[in-house]
Amino acid sequence: MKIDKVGSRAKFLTVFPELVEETVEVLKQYGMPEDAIDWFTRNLNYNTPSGKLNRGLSVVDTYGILKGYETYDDFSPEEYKQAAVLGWGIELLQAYFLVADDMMDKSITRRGHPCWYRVKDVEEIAINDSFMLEGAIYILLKKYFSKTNYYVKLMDLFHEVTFQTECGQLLDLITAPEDRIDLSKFSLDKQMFIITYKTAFYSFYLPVALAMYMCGIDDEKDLKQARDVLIPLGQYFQIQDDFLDCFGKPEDIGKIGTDIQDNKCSWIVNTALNVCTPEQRKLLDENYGRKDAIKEKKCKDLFYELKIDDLYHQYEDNEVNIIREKISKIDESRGFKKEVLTAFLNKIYKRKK
Ligand code: DMA
Ligand code: MG
Ligand code: MG
Ligand code: MG
Repeated sequence: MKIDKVGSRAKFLTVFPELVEETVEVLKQYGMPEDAIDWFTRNLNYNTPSGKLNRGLSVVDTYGILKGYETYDDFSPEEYKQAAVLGWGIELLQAYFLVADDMMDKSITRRGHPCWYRVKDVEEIAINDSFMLEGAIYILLKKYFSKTNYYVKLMDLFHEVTFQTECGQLLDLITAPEDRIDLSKFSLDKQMFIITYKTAFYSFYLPVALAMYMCGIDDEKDLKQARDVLIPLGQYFQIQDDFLDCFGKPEDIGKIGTDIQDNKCSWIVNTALNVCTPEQRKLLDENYGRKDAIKEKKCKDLFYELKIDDLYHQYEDNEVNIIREKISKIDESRGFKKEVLTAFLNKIYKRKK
């Protein structure tokens, strides 16, 4: 299937306002007052459609590829809508995680705008707003899938992946205590565990598995084949995220990096720990994880001095070769297709945002 990035995004976006209306309809049925309805609408619109939409679009694209479609015109309108609902379901899940993540990480901006909890009058209400973004997923699943024979599978997968992500977030947070900086507790293995759970399942396995359920290509062997490539792909994606947190430009990534000040067990610091001298290690021990811009700058300067960016590019080339090799071994005999995985890889390869 030809994936036209601009066109596919525009088409996918046209579905969102309808889904907002349908979700808000539930509040109307409850008899919720106008101001609550407006609030929920604003929450949905502020937090859901402003990102890259890679995860959501991947559901639609995977479905099209598995069906053997040439273009988006080959979808029937109902079929496109259903695939798009699953895609927006992931984007709602992402919105839910990000609203909470930004509070926990004390971030400033997201997608080029203030984080939702930093918007005037929102503040701690953002906690409940995040729960409501999650709730919207299940309103839509019920409306569009309750009559299908795979409804329970979809719900079960959303629930399982949500819990895995929350486990990853827990480990991410407790590995980064604010008051006890102890870099000896970090390792690349620990970092790998964190990113597999906090990012890879929901960002990579979930979109493909949802499309597979919708197509009926969901033999456990095929789900496993997909997972065995998508998890490494998701790990690579989060390592890119860690890299961009330090080396990316805020105007490109739409957010201001916080990992150094937040004492995060990121790929960057772990790689630095593996290559630094005892003196440089002392600098990190004294400056990493402090809520202090000067100390943060010292760590960043050291990361440049250690050429962590070069090490990252080596990691990237090597990892992408390994992933391509894995993709080449996929068995397509039951209907699963390599193209699903290469399409996903192409979306993120050497990304700068
Ligand atoms: C994000 O990790 C993971 C989830 C589940 C939102 P992160 O804090 O590195 O993300 P970001 O850099 O976008 O804040
Ligand atoms: Mg964060
Ligand atoms: Mg985080
Ligand atoms: Mg990050």
